Amino acid sequence: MFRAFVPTLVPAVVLAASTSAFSISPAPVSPESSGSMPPVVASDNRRPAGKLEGDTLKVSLRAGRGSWQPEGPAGPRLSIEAFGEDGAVLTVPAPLIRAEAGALIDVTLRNDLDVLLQVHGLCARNGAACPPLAVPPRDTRQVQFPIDQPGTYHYWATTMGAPVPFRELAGGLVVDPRGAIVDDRVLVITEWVSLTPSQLGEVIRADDPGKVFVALNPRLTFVINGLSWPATERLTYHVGETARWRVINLSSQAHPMHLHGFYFEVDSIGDGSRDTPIAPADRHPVVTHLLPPAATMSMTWTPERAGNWLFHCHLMHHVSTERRLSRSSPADQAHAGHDASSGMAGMILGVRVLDAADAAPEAAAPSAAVPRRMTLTMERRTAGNAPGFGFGLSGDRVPSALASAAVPGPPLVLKRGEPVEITVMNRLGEPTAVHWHGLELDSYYDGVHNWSGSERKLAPMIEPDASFVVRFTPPRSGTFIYHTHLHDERQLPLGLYGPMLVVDDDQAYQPEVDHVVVVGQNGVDPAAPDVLVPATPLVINGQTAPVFTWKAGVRHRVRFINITPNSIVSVSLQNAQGPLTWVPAAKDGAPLPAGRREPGAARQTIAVGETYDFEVDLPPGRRTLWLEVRSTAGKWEAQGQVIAK
Ligand SMILES: [Cu+2]
Repeated sequence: MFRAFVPTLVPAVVLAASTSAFSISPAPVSPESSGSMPPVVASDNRRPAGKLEGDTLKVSLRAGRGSWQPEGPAGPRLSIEAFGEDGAVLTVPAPLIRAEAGALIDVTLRNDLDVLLQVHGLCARNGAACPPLAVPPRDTRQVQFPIDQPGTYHYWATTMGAPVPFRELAGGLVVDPRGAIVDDRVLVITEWVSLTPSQLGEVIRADDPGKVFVALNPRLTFVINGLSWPATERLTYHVGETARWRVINLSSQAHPMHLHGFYFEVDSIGDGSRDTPIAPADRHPVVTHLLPPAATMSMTWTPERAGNWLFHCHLMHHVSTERRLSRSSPADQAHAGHDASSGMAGMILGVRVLDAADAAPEAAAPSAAVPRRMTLTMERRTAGNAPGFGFGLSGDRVPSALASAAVPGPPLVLKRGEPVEITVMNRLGEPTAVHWHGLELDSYYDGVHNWSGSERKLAPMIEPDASFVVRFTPPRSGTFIYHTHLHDERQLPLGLYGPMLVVDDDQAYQPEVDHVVVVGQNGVDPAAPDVLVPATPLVINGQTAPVFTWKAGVRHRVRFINITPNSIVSVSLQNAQGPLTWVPAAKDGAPLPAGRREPGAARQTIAVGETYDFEVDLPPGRRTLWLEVRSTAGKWEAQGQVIAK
């Protein structure tokens, strides 16, 4: 019944709105003295716990309290509850339980804490209920269960009666196919909350735990395998190697996980109790996948270009330096903007891809073909009384109407296979960086300042009144995004985002039947431009209530982009009777396989950093349709009127 409380969608606007209902102020970072405690170390999940005796995996675990440094040796120490193997150090995440299908898992669990421990997930995955195992303080329990279904699962415990995986008593449970050679990585997401135990108790005892956990979001800091960027591991691969990751969300919040520079395929999705393989014919390439609380995925990708890349949550809340636990000086903060390692935080993994000879990668040599040249100028917008940023575009085959700064930025309509050279001009009066989201391009141009590229040549931040020339050749047609990658909650809602369309022939592109719907957030709260909680509305193409005119009696393509800072949204296209019928065509710029192109109700959840293309046939005759964006099942947040005629 606990699961029922947990919203699978975590709309940030609601987070913001509901936060004030709970008058909880954050506790100091280190609420308890942890100096003399035993250390809790980060685990990279490379070594399974326990010992195999015949077909039985024997694991001895203990729950205890220790001192954890999620931001690395220089960061603060937090006193936390964690699991460790008996006789070994405590770890975050908890020790990985991993065995082949057919094994019997035998867990002995000692509770060294002074409170009752409720442990979830130590059961067979056979569809039967899995009641929590209660381990009284200073006591030991033993449990045995068979594992038959290969997949990615998890176990977690709580001392507070938390209804969802929450904090660090949580780890992976992986069942390998019998006889398979294991060559993967297990990435476990957990969270820390800066509240005292008594404040937390108050939260847990509240009437609606689901709502409260959502309200908690602004107090949470997220880690991957026990560490926060830049302390997180750098995963290293060679060009052409296959990367297989199992990602396990043992936190109370949903995370849209985004990979830079490459597509990945999701091979299975699960909720901890069940893991469902996706049939090969139904798999498709994506650059972002949403992981609800307690969800798992296994994913595969192949690094094709050398350089430095990122895998991260696309919610600004979850990668913002505002969530950093270290207290930094104003000087540090000023510096932070210029150093990728300190300009972001939280659930970010760095991926280094080496070319086959281990040589440092070079930015690609300019193509022999003459590139199409454009200038993308980032400017302050002065229209209206709200401050804002925008993009203007000029250059080869660009209509002059796109030259003045707009939000979202003008559609960048590129031709597949044609080299482009885009000069990004910064007229903002502050530094910035631009990321080409979803595009398969060279690392140097990927837009993460001081990280993209290679150690030999790192991409610079674009300083005020400076420019940066980006060169790439888009390899496939689809819907993509360009946006600021200065991970701060100002530049995105101030307007530094725009749609990027790659088409087979830009001259044949028909905006009358090919529509871009960009969901963003309009402006920051002028009273508190640097505060994490946004108080401003969602917008469609920059407006809360735009009016579109679409041609009746023909087929349209609708390209949705969610590039809000923090809002997982639901979009729909409907008339007075309900949603229309549409056909999914592409996700994240890649066409969907035939099995995923079934006509269905025109309604779709879109997480931040995802794009979706749909095809919809409008019947002849005049009618009015509604294009709605909701952040919850409740009222629409932005509503476009579509007049078909
Ligand atoms: Cu996240």
